[in-house]
Amino acid sequence: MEIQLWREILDPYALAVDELVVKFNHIIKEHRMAGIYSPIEQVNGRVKTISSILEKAQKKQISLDKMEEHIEDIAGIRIICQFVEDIYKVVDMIKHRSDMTVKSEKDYIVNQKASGYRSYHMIICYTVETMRGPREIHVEIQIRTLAMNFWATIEHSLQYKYKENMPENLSSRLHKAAEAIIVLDQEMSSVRDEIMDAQNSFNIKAHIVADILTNIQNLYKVANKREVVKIQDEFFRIYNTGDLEQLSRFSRELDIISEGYRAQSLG
Ligand code: 0O2
Repeated sequence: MEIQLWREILDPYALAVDELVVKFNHIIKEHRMAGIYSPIEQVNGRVKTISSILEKAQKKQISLDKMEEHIEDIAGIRIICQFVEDIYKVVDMIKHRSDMTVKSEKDYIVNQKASGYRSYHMIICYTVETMRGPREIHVEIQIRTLAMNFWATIEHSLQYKYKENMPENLSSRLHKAAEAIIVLDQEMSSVRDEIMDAQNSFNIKAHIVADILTNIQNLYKVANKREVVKIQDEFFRIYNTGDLEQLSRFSRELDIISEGYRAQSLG
């Protein structure tokens, strides 16, 4: 097939990957802006390379005219979560979205692969708008924890190096590492609440501080400079105590002061 034809075939898949990466990143942003823990930690996507499509087609004996129908991971999205529990939250989130439908799913976390591989896979149907109208395509979404991703990345590169001939001692060490990853994920889940609390209070603090700084900046434009410097010194004093409760009270008081100035300037 000519390169130009490949480009035309792969273009809607590239569009789907771009759009989905933006959409899943937006979920992270929305959670962070609301000061809520995001079940998604990172998102990335890729379009399968031509050589890897050809390799898969050959391995599975798929003719090139049936390629789009039978190779369901031409467009791939990988969602990385911190905890196993988050994976199922993301699965649920995907199932409830109106812009994609789930065609099939495989839970390789409950049903770990013989290699030791763990991840949650979903094939979704997603529509992109093209010059020739809407096109519904398949996208594979792999959802895994940071630890599962670490293992899969290393194992994938070893698989690539050794193909079908992975030395026995290496594959047995990979199996041991996969077991260690399960224990690590379980350990992380057991301290999940504490980690989430710490992350939430970090986000809340960052929001309060950002609000205070915006208010102080605006006060410089309208209020007496000496008064603003006093407010600023008070902010630094409270900030240094590290007391979130005091910081939040100070922020509310500052909101009232700023509101007063706004009302004055309008009247
Ligand atoms: P690449 O290079 O990642 O794109 P399918 O092959 O998709 O038609 P299958 O085998 O039932 O059918 O699909 P499965 O099991 O859902 O696997 C699809 C993808 O999952 C693979 O894509 C890998 O990315 C990943 N995967 C599956 N098994 C393993 C494993 O044992 N180790 C690692 N590291 N990754 C795995 P590709 O096309 O194989 O490769």
